[in-house]
Amino acid sequence: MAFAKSNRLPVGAIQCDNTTMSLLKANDYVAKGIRDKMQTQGTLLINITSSAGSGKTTLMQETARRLKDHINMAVLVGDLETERDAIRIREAGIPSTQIVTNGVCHLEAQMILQAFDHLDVGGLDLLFIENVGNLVCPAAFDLGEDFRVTLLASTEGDDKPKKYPRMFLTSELMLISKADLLPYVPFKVDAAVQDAREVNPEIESITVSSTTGEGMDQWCEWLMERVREKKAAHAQALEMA
Ligand SMILES: Nc1nc2c(ncn2[C@@H]2O[C@H](COP(=O)(O)OP(=O)(O)OP(=O)(O)O)[C@@H](O)[C@H]2O)c(=O)[nH]1
Ligand SMILES: [Mg+2]
Repeated sequence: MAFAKSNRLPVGAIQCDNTTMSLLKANDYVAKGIRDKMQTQGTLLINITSSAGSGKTTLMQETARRLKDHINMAVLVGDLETERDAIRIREAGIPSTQIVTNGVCHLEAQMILQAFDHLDVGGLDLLFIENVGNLVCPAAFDLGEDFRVTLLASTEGDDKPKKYPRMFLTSELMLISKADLLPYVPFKVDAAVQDAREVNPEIESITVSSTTGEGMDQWCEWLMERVREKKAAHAQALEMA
């Protein structure tokens, strides 16, 4: 199957009914407001997605430990229940607010907007959104992010980019996580990267382990470069205003 990046839908996909389309249009409207706000204040917004348990929160903790003394950063984290992830992230030394979705399987832009009442996002260089863990529903909802980063854990199997193409089609970066377990599981990094690129030829890939630190420097450099780009664009916009 071919995939078209322009409308973020696989070619030939069945269209949603009118109610669903209205919901997505309303979401896109709010997402645009969030994107404009982040642009105005020069904050990089990154939406972190993956299956449940792929290592998103652990990555947030390890990234915070490496970058918190260099930039202002925070995390909004979505889960169906409990505040556990936000507590873990705060223990790593950065602000974090939990969004409890009460059973909803994804975050929507309106939830992010409401969370801004509980987390001071002014002055942030980098705001992460840790989405609810699944590779299906979160793919359809724009949260106003600059970049979508999807984790694929070595324990999940290398066949996921073709089975859940929309998530990989709409992501700029794939992090192959839990790299320390690669010697013990039947996961071929090359096969996963090839499949992801057949879905989305522009997707970048970094292999990381939050446990051993493998790939963390490359991931943090990728982030810092995006932060610098966002700051430069912000400064240029101010000059032109
Ligand atoms: N071996 C190994 N285990 C990891 C790594 N990263 C996370 N884990 C473990 O994987 C499990 C799930 O990690 P989390 O960070 O909670 O995963 P998550 O994606 O945030 O999970 P949800 O929020 O529930 O979707 C935990 O037991 C972590 O300790 C890693 O790099 N290597
Ligand atoms: Mg988590």
